[in-house]
Amino acid sequence: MTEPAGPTASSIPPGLVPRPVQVDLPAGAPFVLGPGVRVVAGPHPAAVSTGILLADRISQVCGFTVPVVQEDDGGPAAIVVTINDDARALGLPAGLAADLRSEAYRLEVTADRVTLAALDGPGLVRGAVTLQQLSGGAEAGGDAGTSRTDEPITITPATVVDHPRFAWRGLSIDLGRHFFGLEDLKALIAVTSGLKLNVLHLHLSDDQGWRLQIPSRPLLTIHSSSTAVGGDPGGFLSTQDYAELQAYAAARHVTVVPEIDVPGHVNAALHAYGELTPSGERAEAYTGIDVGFSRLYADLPATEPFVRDVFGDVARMTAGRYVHVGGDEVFTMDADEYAALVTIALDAVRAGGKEVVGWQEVSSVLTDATAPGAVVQYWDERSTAAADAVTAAAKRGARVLLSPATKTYLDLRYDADSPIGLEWAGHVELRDSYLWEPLEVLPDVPAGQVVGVEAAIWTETIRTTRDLYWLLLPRLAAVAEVAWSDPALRDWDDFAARVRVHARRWDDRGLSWYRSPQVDWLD
Ligand code: TNX
Repeated sequence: MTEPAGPTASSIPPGLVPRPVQVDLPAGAPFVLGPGVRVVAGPHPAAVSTGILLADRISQVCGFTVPVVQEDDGGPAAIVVTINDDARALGLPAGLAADLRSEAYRLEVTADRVTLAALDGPGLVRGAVTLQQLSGGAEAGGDAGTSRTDEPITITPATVVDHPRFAWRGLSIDLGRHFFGLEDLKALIAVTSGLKLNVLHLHLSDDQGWRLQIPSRPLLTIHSSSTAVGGDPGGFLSTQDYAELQAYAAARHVTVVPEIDVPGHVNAALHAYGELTPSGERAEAYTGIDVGFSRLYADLPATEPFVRDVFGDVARMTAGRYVHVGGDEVFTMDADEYAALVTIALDAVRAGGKEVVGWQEVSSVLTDATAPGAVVQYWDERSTAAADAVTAAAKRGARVLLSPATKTYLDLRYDADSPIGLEWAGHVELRDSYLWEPLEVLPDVPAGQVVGVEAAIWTETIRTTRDLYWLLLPRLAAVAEVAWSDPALRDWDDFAARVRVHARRWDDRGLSWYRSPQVDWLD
């Protein structure tokens, strides 16, 4: 990519996270979000839907109703949301890959009007996030999004031209160990999409609980949804909840990637269906936090129909392109049986018309025929064999999603004093989540095969949303910037200066977050 004549670090408005590709800050009066403001959106349906989203948000923040209209009368106080199919007119670099172009946008704020333009719906939604982050003005504490005084909220005059570095920018959340329901997950999408993340990966089954209703296998949620780690309450997403969550995500151009973990991490399935165990007896429920002990059995007649039914239903219920088959940490099975079971899952997902995602362990199963179109998710940096297997799968055509634990496992403790969190891969402070280069993680994977970056939060020690956000924030902001921003423009001091202001937004939403000693936070 040719470097834009970018601004200096200090000229980026406080609160903008992730850092855009190009920001110009002309002198002049700000745009005022006062009465008379209206959103002009259309005629493209994507412009109308983003216009409505934006008007709702401004209405909430400002306390008056912002109308959405189709006609632009050219008058002041208009926020114009529009699809423009001329990439050059938007100032986008030539040769940007299609999946990155669709999320690109141009935003111009003057005293008179705001113009948000993109080639496609995703770009408009990303640009709307930038607009929100520019509102409030530096004195008001940047992007707080909520008025701290009775003064009207203003938006800094700016021209932003922006696009992501990676097409897949995700968060994976473990609903198996502890369950978080529909409303919590919608609130989570509001937070993650506010950092321009575009994937929410749901780990929906594990030893401790089954969290998605499967129409063909009703006993999964009947018997195995009520448990969680430590005897805490469980729960599950009904098929309606799942549909509603995906609709909420789709309005923000976020893809939900469901994961059903096989052939290990399956105690909840064995607890629901005795035919999946060698004795024919249902397994005991499990509420501990050990991993690697449970498994499917390739030679039982019930196993293959079970795997096909479950993945068939999940594929049918899922709007997005991907279904995740898990595949991690199976410690009690030989390689042939593992390959046989993973291959059934792969096949069932593809038969359902979806692309397969799997944890790094599935790399060994992917052949020249099955690797193309698959995504392997790298997580455990402890083994060079795993790195080699992922690299080999990439060379056979698989794409690679990077979730290196020492940077992106946000369930790991910040330091030895963290009251919650795991430690198996060490401690992960904010700087660790920020100062890394994705293309150096697996240097022999061809750069074009790296699809993106995904943070993960495993919930063994996480019982409440307070726990959840305390571990996610601020590290999720760091990972989001690694995934979105041009590496040549990334700088720790610059990030620290922006995230300290951005944190006001978390306070305004009542979210807990960790005051890392590495940042000089505002009071
Ligand atoms: C490893 S990451 C796991 C999970 C644990 C996590 C804890 C992965 C694919 N498997 O089962 O919850 O570590 O950090």
